Amino acid sequence: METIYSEKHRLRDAQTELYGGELVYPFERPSRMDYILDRLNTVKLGSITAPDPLDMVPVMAVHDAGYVAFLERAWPDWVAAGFKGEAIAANWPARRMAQTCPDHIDGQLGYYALAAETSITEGTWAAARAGAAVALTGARRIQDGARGCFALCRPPGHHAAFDMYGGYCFLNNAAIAAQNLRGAGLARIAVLDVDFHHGNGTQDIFYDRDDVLFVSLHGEPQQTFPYYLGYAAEIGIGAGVGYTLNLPMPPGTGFDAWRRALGTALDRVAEFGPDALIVSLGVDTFETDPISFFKLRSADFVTMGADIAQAALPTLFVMEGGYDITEIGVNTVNVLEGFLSR
Ligand code: 5XA
Ligand code: ZN
Repeated sequence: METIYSEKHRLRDAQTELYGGELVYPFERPSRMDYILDRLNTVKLGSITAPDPLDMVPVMAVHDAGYVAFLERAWPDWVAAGFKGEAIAANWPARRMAQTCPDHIDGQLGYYALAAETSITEGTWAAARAGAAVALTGARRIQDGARGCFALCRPPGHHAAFDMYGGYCFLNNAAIAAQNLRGAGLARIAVLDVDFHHGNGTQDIFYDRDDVLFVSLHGEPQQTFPYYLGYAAEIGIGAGVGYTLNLPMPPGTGFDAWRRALGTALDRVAEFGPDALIVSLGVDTFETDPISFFKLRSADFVTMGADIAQAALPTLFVMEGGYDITEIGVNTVNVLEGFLSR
């Protein structure tokens, strides 16, 4: 299987994440990719190719123009305002306050942020663009007839909504890829999100649409990030009713229960009958992930990949989370090897 990958992800090298009341070195760090690349090379999964230049058309089709302009300007505006640290949101348009975007960058950060853990830094916008280019190039491989492709995106994307960043995400790589597949003439796309966290951004972007099915397996949002989306009662709106399926699971969930939920998810995908499948592939479901509470083991990821292959669809894997970084390579590549084994 071909992997699409850009070295430009290294431009995203934030030094601070707000975690447990402290500023720590971020869990989402450049070295994550090195462990995955190592494993891809060890098992000789296939070629590793640089992405094509970024086409902004599908990006602008799923994200708000004001939001994209904000991402582009956030770092220079923050520096120009005289701030010394990394750009972190500290104010929000909370309940009963004006939902307007202020002129000052300190106010804009809170207007567009859904969480404070994610700082914006000098190379963030360039890295986010490269991540989107990786996903789009992967989508083109599927358009061109590949059975499977791995978009090794960083920063991740599934929390990035129409006009919000957070959860380490800025541009929604999976949504951009799905939109491109639609633009290329594929009638229906399914997005299966197997990251530990709910893909609130992908849900938000496609919530009122019946041409993109969003199905997510994740930690129950009463107990974990993103807390305010990902409940089973969220099923879509308008034309999108029935095209969002959330399968939240409690702390301590192991692979047997998780796999049953995957079966439910794949049944819904089969009923939908898509032309292609996009897998938001996070491996933070792993038993020793430092910020998650599922109990999957490394071998389970092979089974996961094989189960996904049973859908018998052209499949684009888009990298999302996973923070036990010494195991992230094995766990991620296990999914891809499991897929290829079927
Ligand atoms: O999939 N999303 C993540 O792994 C990021 C979670 C951020 C929690 N503050
Ligand atoms: Zn995650």
